Amino acid sequence: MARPILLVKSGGEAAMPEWQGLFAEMAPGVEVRWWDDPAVDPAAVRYVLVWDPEPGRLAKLPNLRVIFGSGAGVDFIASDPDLPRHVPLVRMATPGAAQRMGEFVTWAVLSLLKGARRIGIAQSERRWDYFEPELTAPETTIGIMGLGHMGEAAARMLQGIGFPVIGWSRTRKDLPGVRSFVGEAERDAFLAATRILVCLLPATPETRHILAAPLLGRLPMGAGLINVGRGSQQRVEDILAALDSGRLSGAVLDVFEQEPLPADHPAWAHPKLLVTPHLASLPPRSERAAHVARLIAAHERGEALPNTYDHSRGY
Ligand code: NDP
Ligand code: OXD
Repeated sequence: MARPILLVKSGGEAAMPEWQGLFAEMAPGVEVRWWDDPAVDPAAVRYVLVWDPEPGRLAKLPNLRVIFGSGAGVDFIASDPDLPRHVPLVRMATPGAAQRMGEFVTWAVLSLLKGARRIGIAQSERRWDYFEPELTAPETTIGIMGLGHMGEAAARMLQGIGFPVIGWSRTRKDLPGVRSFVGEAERDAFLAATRILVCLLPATPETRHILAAPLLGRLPMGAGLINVGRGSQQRVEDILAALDSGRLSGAVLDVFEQEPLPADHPAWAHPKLLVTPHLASLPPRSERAAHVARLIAAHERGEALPNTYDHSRGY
């Protein structure tokens, strides 16, 4: 009997030998084929692993059982107007992804605290620019917007090195030592208590352009900003203006509305801004394949799948 097909569009065609090798070992019951392989019968496709399918493509797979997002955020899949909504859409919420995100956020927070951008500029100019960072971790409250899988991991790591952490989410959280703020009503109080703001929200209509002048104006003067959510959540021109005015003392942006960020974008050269190329947390293919293989086996046994996209919440 023919094996069910897992169609892969993650990392491009060049990544296929690696995916095929990994799944041959971890899920020998499925046949792994490239997304644009013309020899694939759409009716034989049971699973897909994808980040950004062309709109309408998933609807053409009549026997699709599970859509595996190749990232934790599945907004580029969920935005397909023809998405087959009855098919579970699973987010790549592995422990390793949360660990990597926690590490990245900790690096970004410490970079702002210690003036990493200033140090980097001085080094590139061979200039001995001695200065003393003003604050230490216990004096710097980190406000995390989005206390989900990633936000919680970041909170735990930051607490481990002495940062007070508060969080903002849609529903109340009970995380040890983390004061929980909820919804619009508590947002201003959350912002006023935050010294470095970390955005780990999903891309939804509510979070679009949330990181713009009105919100930045609610932060204490000289606050720091880190966006590791999505580029659609920020207005870069407002962030640059806030850096120029001193409203923000520094920022780290990992995500942008247009990626790659165009070479002539003013963000690249701003002396208070660290730009990183959307690399905060992407587990290696071996980890993602192991996760998908485990979930395919669970699905075939009739078990419920974890971390599925909720169409009513939009994340
Ligand atoms: P989760 O779904 O686990 O968590 C999302 C959090 O955001 C939840 O706490 C949720 O609240 C909160 N939230 C959602 N909408 C609102 C809102 N309108 N107001 C307040 N809080 C809200 O997602 P993950 O933690 O796994 O990932 C978060 C995002 O991080 C992803 O969607 C992706 O965009 C981004 N990401 C970026 C990466 C990178 O490399 N830069 C890598 C991985 C992820 P509640 O808990 O109450 O539901
Ligand atoms: C993700 C990402 O959502 O890498 O996993 O942005």
